[in-house]
Amino acid sequence: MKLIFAIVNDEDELDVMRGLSQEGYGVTKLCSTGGFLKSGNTTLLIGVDDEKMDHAIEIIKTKSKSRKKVVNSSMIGSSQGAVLTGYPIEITMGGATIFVTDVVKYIKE
Ligand code: 2BA
Repeated sequence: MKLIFAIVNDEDELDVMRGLSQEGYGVTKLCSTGGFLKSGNTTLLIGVDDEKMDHAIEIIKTKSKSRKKVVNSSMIGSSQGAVLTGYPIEITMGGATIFVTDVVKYIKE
């Protein structure tokens, strides 16, 4: 069994969840915040049998769009220090950022 972590844009969340649910996948939604932009996004947890993993990922990819966004560089900071040049920079976000891990044990009572 695998656990898929899919970080998706808030605007894609409903489509992705609906697509997965319609195909019978269980989904848990977590509200999350990206470390770079410090703005909200959505993390979905999907537990799947190994042979279903690629199918589930395909649904997530199909329903997640790539977007361009212009942000002011002075808004971007990190623990290493903020970038304070104040120039607009264009970034391309998404589609989904996906991680897959092995599940050692799955218990549902
Ligand atoms: P954020 O960290 O807020 O990043 C939002 C977008 O900003 C990224 O979109 C990317 O286009 C840009 N970006 C991020 N770090 C950058 C950097 N050091 N320099 C220039 N541009 C940068 P995505 O790549 O589609 O990522 C969307 C969200 O997925 C991220 O939001 C974060 O929440 C998550 N994510 C992405 N890669 C991750 C990773 N390796 N581990 C954990 N979470 C990740």
